[in-house]
Amino acid sequence: MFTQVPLPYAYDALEPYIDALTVETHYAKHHAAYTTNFNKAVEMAGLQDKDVIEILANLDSVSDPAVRTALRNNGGGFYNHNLYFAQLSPNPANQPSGKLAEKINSTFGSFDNLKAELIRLALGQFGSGWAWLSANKNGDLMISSSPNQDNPISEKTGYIPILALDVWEHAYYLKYKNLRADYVKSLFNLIDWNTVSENYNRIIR
Ligand code: MN3
Repeated sequence: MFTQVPLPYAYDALEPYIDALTVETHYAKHHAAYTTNFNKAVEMAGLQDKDVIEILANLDSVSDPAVRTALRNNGGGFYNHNLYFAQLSPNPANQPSGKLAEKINSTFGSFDNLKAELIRLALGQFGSGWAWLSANKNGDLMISSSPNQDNPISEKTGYIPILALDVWEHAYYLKYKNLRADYVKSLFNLIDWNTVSENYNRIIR
């Protein structure tokens, strides 16, 4: 049984950057629904003994197309939002450090360049989707974007996301309306780079 990551802050703790009603609706309705529907699809596919990364990386092995689509959309929604909510904090470390900071500098030139590239990808994603910073087991970094609830795992890139920018309208529309750029920029006031570094270290270990 897959469960949502416990929210490590109150619904209103991300104000003024993300309003309380958006956090509550996003977590307690959208993320909850993805999780419920993922669990149903996992049961139909008989994959209860697998972890979510294994399931998303091996969707081709599910023969029923409807179940495969349900796993892809709801498994992605479950996994992506766990990453998204856990990385946010009202008191974030606003710079990466250690191994991740070194790798960001050698790959992207600087932390500011990385942020600019992530914002560019988030704004360039047409319609609903995500922008990502991902790592592989060698410690290499990749930035990308995905439609819907796809991610670098279900896209079989060999990379695992360590930072998730949700650009579905449900993530920002109540407060920001059509101004996706303002939302994405404000997200960087909430991203805890200690958590992102922990995600990185877990993958390369
Ligand atoms: Mn979302």
